[in-house]
Amino acid sequence: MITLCGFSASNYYNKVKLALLEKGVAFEEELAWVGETDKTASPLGKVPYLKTDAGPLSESTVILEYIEEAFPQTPLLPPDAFAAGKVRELVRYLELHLELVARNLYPEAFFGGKVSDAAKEKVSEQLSKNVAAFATLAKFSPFVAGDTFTLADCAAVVHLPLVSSATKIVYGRDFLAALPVRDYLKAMGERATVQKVNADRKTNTELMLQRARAAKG
Ligand SMILES: N[C@@H](CCC(=O)N[C@@H](CS)C(=O)NCC(=O)O)C(=O)O
Repeated sequence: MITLCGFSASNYYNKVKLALLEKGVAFEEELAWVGETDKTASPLGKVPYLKTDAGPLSESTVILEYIEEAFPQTPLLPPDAFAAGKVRELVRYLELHLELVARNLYPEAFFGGKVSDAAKEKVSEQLSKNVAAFATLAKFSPFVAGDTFTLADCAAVVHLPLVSSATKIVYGRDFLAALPVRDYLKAMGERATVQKVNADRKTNTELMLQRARAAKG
């Protein structure tokens, strides 16, 4: 049995959850908030992590690759090695060059904190460059990597909305506005799997905010 550990407000958790749902892999979920994780399973204390009969596994993209190999049904990587490389390239761009850069804005965009003007300037520069680069790779025809739903869509569905909303809130401008992201997300939102992930995300985000309010007193 596979147990996905973490919480449904997390984009990285949801990337793995979406892949499991799309592949039709049976799994259980175990709620683990940041600060309450099993450090023997995820030594950095990050979510998600997976518990399998063979042992635990951390890092969401590594988990995706493991799931692909362990459960070949409904593949989310193309059989052709180069085409699979192009999908992995998109996943890397989405996570390392878009999400991880935009993440610097989250304290101010979502958690009532402040980000310094210098940091905002730096993120704006990096993100502008990285979005333009991503735009040359992404197909949106209708899926991020082309005509098939792949791991790149699992990443895009969870990360792109955050990049859009964080930049809109902090800079007053959606840095992804030149890309067909809105239409893409609308189309993806018609999938039952994405609807499930989004519904659980909303419920869990509410719970997370309640916890944060309670902790503040
Ligand atoms: N590279 C990690 C990133 C996961 C990540 O940053 N998760 C966040 C929640 S969305 C987290 O656990 N943050 C707590 C921390 O970094 O200590 C992965 O792909 O799994």
